[in-house]
Amino acid sequence: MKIAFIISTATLLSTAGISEIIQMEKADFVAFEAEDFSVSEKDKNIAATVISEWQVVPNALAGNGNAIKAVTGGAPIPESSTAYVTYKIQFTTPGLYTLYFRALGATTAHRSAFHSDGFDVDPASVDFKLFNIETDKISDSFQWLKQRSANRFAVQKPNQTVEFTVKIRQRFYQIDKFVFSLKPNLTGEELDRLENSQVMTH
Ligand SMILES: [Ca+2]
Repeated sequence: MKIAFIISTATLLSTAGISEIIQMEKADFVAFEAEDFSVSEKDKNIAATVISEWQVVPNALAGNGNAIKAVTGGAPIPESSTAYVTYKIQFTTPGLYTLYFRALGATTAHRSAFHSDGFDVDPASVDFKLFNIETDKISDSFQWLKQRSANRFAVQKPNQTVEFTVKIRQRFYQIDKFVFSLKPNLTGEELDRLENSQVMTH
């Protein structure tokens, strides 16, 4: 799936399917690559948007050698932007999860995007929050950061599949990986040690 995404635009359109990230039984986290977003048949117009605005790019510093990169933007785009990617995640463990992300923003003009402020948020809504790299942490390298929104991500019951959505804000922002964890204060080293969850594609 990941390889298919980077071969070409045409390959992405013809082979894109639904990727579902599956939490391991009794685990307290899910970890997944940003490039494992889901593109459904009904969202082919969105796929076109993804291709033109969020691109999967090779990056030797990134997990699995790839990240997603905002190739449009520049001026801040409002929360109503339609340039988004969605992740389907099946949780086995209910609870309140904290979002971590491994991102790269090389300048102050290229350091932020929006995430849905919770699971199963309508992408057309404005219920999105900024996630960015603080000015004093601008760097050419990826780094682990934590959500700024006070709202945690609620999973109400076992074996629930939810959607998580990320919108473009600033051009050239790159995201490598995401982690949702029941632990609210993981360090970068602890996050690096988490193995990716299983990804099912269909
Ligand atoms: Ca990655």
